[in-house]
Amino acid sequence: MTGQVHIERERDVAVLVIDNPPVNAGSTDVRRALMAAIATVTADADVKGAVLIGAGRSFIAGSDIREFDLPLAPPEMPQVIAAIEAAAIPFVAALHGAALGGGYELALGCDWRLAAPGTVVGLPETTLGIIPGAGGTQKLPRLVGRPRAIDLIATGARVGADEALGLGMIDAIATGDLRQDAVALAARVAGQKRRVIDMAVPDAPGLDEAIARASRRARPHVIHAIDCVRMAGSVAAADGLAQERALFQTLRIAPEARALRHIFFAERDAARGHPDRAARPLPVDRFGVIGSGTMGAGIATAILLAGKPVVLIDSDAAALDRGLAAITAALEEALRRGKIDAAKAQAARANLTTSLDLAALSACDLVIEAVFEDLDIKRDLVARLDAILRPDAILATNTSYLDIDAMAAATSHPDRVIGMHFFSPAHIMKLLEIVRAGQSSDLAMATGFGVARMLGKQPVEAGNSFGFIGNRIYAAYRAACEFMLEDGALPQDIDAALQEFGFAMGPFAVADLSGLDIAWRMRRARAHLRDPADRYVDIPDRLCEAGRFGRKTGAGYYRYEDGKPRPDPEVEAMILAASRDRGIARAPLAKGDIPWRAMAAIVNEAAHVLSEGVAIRPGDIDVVLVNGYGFPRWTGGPVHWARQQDVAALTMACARAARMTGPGHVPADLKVLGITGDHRS
Ligand code: T1G
Repeated sequence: MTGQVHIERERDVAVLVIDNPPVNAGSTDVRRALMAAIATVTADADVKGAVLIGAGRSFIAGSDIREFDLPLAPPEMPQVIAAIEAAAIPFVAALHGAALGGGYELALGCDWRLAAPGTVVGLPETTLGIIPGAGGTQKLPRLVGRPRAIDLIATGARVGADEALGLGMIDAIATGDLRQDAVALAARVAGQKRRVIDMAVPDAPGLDEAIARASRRARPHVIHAIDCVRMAGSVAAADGLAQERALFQTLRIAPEARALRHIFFAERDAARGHPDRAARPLPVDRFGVIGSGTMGAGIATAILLAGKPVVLIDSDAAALDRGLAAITAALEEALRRGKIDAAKAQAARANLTTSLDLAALSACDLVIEAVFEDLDIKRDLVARLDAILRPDAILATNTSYLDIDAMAAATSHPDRVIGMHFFSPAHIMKLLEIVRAGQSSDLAMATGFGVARMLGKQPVEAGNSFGFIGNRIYAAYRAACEFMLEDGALPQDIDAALQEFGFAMGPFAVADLSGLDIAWRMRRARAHLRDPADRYVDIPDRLCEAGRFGRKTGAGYYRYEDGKPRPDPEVEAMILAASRDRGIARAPLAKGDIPWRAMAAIVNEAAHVLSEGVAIRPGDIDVVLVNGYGFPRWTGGPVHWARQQDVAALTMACARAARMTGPGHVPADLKVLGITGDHRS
């Protein structure tokens, strides 16, 4: 059974306990069991009221999204809700954990909503490419007004109990035992019905502003959600519910919803790490961070925001002061944005210790080094830590491309060395690559994943190969875009085409933002490793030699005036000269060719990354690109996108991408990504 409902009696109140671990997803079995239980209790003349409550850690966290690719079996959630509303007795929803989507809609079908402290409620369907399909767009406006309902549904916001009470999304917060409070409430309101669907939609100011806010760069399904909320109260309730349900059914099986379900489950699969790893994570309560630069300060902030103490080390007092200032500013910003309250901000600040002496790390359970990206510096540090850290302490390196095996060779405990590759800003970006070096123990890797969960990060396991998963694939993507510069396109053409594809920013705008000099330094450090037969575009070098490092110098691929990027004739002249020096006869690229060539490079490299075991699942690659590189989430990620394409055309494009890079680059076997043409998933 994937879900049951137990009926328990508390005098003349019936308690319906929903039991479908782990999150009480509203599966077909749960809906069937609910219908039967509702029929039973409403047929019993001795029952004067009913309580719906979840077993385990949550109310119904949402409809079972694993069922959405199939025809939904009856009874569907709206039928269950209608049975509650048709009942003569009052129903009280007793919420704890999460009551989201269909779970919160079930609660909206009840007459009262009571929540335990710490509960989250909301309608996050738009984050899955659909809209609330069981009355949410018609009932939420009746409680909070249309503007607020549009904000909540368009963003899929999860609302804490206190805020939900203030908005009217719940009626009360339990002061004692949730179940007992709910039973007492049901007994008190015996004989009363209070259907949300019968309420009028209250007038509320700010509708046009809310519509404009929610519509900006909105995906089509969000516009549908907005339209449904606007309809609430202005058409007959039954018509509003029917139109919402029809739209939901259409959107549920559309490509975008399938893609978002794919990435939802891929993120959870990735967070499990290697499927064969049995080790349990070590408890980590005391952290150390070495290096108080941008990354070190960001990592320390992430740990402080998770409520844990950090010892922050730097060898330079001025750098340590700058790191401290950056952390203080980040905590103040988190407070200003309401991410934390004043007490938590104060506790976080009190949890920070700084020192110039590595010996201050001696009690730490896990230390993350984020010193200058130089292998000799890191190896020397790792060797010195041997005499300081506990033998069971985990040592993680935040390096983004240096060889972790070379670092591990400098310690007598190589088993404790792993990579934890954060993405800047480290206290905001969710992606965290947990890198398995040659001698990393299962215990160290499991602990890295445990820390990632504790920090609220999205962990993905990577092998210790140059660029791990994300930077390696992104390097292939950027190279393909640089080839297009030489072949005939300009930065603004490529950035515009890839933004239209869905990237948050085009590659050249990104390069200007992160600084061209960083990659320039790495290219020069690794020049001796480059295969001379590989195609090499020197346009970025020409920009750097001209002192154009991007936004921070006011010029890079673009010229920046009042902070806005502008195409620069000087850059166009450099590009034309570069093409001429290469003997390339420039020709304009067809608009569709730009994303196609960029995606082929990504897919080809992704297949190599998987074939080499650097990534352990195809979905992990989607998780990395979506969570760390601005890849459009509503496509499901590059692998899911590739599975929807014509296999022959994609295979040819990948072969061309490989050929264009150089004789040492071969077309990958796309079948490893599940790209076989047999199915479109
Ligand atoms: N359906 C199926 N499985 C789900 C699920 C769901 N809605 N939510 C979670 N799971 C699985 C998840 O895959 C994982 O499985 C396990 O539960 C623990 O999840 C009609 C149409 C509730 C806040 O969007 O936000 O209702 O990996 O690792 O971090 O209008 O899960 O163990 O095999 O995330 O404690 C709307 C989605 C659905 C809520 C708990 N509901 N879930 O977080 O655990 S659409 C949602 C979450 C809908 C109606 C519409 C989170 C959580 P496994 P987890 P967590």
